[in-house]
Amino acid sequence: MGFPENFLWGGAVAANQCEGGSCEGGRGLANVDLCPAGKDRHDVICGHGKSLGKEAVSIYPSEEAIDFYHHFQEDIRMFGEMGFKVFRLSIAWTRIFPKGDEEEPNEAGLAFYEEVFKECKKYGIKPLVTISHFDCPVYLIEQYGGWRNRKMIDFYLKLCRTLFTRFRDYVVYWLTFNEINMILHAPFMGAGLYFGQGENEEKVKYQAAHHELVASALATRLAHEINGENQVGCMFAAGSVYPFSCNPKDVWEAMTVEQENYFFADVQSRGYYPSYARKRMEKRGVYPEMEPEDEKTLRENPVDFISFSYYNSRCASSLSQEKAEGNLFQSVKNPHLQYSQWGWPIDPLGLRITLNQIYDRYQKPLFIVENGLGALDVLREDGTIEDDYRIDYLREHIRAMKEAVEEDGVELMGYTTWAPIDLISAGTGEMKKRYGFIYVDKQEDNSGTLKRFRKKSFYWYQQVIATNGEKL
Ligand code: BGP
Repeated sequence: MGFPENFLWGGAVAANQCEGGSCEGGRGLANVDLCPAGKDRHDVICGHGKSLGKEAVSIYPSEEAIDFYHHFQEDIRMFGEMGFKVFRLSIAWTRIFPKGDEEEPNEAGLAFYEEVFKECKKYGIKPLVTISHFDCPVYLIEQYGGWRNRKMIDFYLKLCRTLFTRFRDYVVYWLTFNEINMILHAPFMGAGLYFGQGENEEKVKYQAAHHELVASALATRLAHEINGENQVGCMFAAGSVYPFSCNPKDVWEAMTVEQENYFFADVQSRGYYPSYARKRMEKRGVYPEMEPEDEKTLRENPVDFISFSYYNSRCASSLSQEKAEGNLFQSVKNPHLQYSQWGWPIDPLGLRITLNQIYDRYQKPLFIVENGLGALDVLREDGTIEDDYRIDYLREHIRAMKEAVEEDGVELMGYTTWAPIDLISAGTGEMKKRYGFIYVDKQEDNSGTLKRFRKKSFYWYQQVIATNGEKL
């Protein structure tokens, strides 16, 4: 009993939050480079930034991030030391196609990822590659309007073909888009959408979502054609939505919020637009324009597995209630839960509930590709970090996951924590919101030596992996 023998333990990062080296190796400018730290970030990531350029007064944390670009050997060596079986990372699109519409890829970008994959191989770590983790070339936004334009499908597929072909010997696990449902909540960061005044934003978002869904299906087909071993997953921000009370109106509210969230994975896994989505989109006048072949494309190319991030459950009410923070969504504050320093609910049983609900819905293997606690860590003079709070959070979530596997029969391929090493926060752009097993000496004002330190949780996770989740 317990976790299957080949269970994929590891950690997950995203290019823009860890790589830095933003002007090196011929890399072009991406939407994620234009998301500043500080108070303007929220407007920018939602598509309401003042311009499509950098403001002199702001700090852009992805420029250097934690400089994984120059530290990847050291970092992967430490992942190997923890015993990782898998490392989830993403490709910076503009390292491969700096503008996005070039005919030929940029060799320096491909060579960088090849080195990264070689390094993983040294330690027996399998890469799990997110093709687009909040990443879109600025040139494509300026020229074509980002994912609102159907032409993006071709540019994206060119990227996919390049990656599937070049990295055939290194990678079999692929995710098409990170947290695809974030297009509704952070459309500039999620899909390069930038809105004009008075525009029907919801309509634009669902049109862009449709393009991504078709692109995801075509990428799945291409991955299978290029290598029969390839396994492709969808990825969405999950977390069950509880009704605030047993008042049917609250239950209804929770169900509709949940459907809005499931819509993407429903299409990617079942291969068609669910009837609830059709009806509601039609009623609101936001049903996307489609090409005649789209239905067939979606139907014939569902994903092989379902991956998702889980940080917390959510709560919904028909009445207005006090709100809680969460992974780019706000929801009603659940009085039964504890909260993190950033106000996110902590709900390990919610992970078991979420796993059961998703598995019931799709009956496909699941992969938890993000879960973790963002907290303030203290580096002591002797170079140690006692992050027992993080160990507690992860221990309870892994326990819940184990129960889902052992007692409920959920088929789970693996678990990658967010994040194995401190990096830039996607939501706030902060460095002080740390998630790692490895501390990076990089501070909020961009200062620091970038030196790496093993936290207490590093040794704890090492033992979790060594015992395949038996010793928590
Ligand atoms: C998810 C993203 C990640 C990551 C994580 C934690 O939305 O896929 O990129 O950052 O959330 O969120 P935050 O960085 O805002 O704490």
